[in-house]
Amino acid sequence: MDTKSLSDRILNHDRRALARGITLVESARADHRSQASELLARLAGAGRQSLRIGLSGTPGVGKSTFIESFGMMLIGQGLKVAVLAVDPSSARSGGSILGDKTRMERLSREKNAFIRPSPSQSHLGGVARRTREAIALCEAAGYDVVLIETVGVGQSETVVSEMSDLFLLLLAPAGGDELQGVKRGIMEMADMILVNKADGDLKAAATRTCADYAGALRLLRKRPQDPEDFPKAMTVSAVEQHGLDAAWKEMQSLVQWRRDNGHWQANRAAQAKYWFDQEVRHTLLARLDTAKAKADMDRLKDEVASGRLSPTTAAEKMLAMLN
Ligand SMILES: Nc1nc2c(ncn2[C@@H]2O[C@H](COP(=O)(O)OP(=O)(O)OP(=O)(O)O)[C@@H](O)[C@H]2O)c(=O)[nH]1
Ligand SMILES: [Mg+2]
Repeated sequence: MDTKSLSDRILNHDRRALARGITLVESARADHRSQASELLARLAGAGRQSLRIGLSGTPGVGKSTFIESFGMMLIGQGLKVAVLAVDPSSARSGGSILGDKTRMERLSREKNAFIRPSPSQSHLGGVARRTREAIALCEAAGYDVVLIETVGVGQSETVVSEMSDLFLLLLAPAGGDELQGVKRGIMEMADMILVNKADGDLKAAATRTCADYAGALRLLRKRPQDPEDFPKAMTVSAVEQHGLDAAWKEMQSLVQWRRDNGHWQANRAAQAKYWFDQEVRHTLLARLDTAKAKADMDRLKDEVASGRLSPTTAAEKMLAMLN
């Protein structure tokens, strides 16, 4: 299919076309890459924006269950919901949220929902680009909310927060000392902390944990993009569907405040600049990965080792050859 008709169908809210578009942006083939660029350029003109919500949490905290319940609630309010995943670790069995579709059984049957398993990919740069492009396709296809899920491993929270309008951290109820387990850098990215599993026997622990995190959030440096009472911590139960509505109201009021105060657009602009920068860096590094570049590097390394060339001169020669 040519990119013109594919983009028309995506703009027409066609889910199968959207899935095809995402497959195209995920492909590493050179001809697919150029088609993908063409497609993205066509769709950018539509100027549609979703609310992009990043969601991170350790394995088993209840991300999939939360997305199912939260997504169903949004759909009940007449919204269209897309779910994407960033999963750089192929350590995960199957390496995708495909298996999670069983945990998102109701959501995956909804015609106003679109769930896309993450491609099992190795390096974060590639995953980041594909996910950003998939988000752009979902926005063009008219999704009101795009949820981007990631398991908290290393850098993936940063990647997701840099492509989200809101970043949620899902935590489990825990004993007091577990507070130390959440890295400060990750706390600093969060717009809201949701302590899940606030039900049954875990309810009291969840309430305590929530108070602990609320206290910890107050100690962090104030961010310009936050109104007085943010970031905030709340308890939810994804299984019993408690607190989801309250959390959604808080998200909406935060978004409204950011829109009214220019932070929404400023954040998107800063993210676009960030990704441009990242893309240039990744592409330059990729040029070192070709067979010719590796051979040139090896040859110049020998010259540096023998003292015939200084490291600086050799680097200049190498860089000139990359152009
Ligand atoms: N009691 C209680 N259990 C929950 C809740 N949400 C999730 N669980 C349970 O926690 C377990 C893990 O839930 P998942 O939704 O698969 O968690 P996840 O974060 O997606 O896990 P990974 O995909 O492995 O990273 C399941 O047994 C769920 O039933 C909740 O609100 N309350
Ligand atoms: Mg899951």
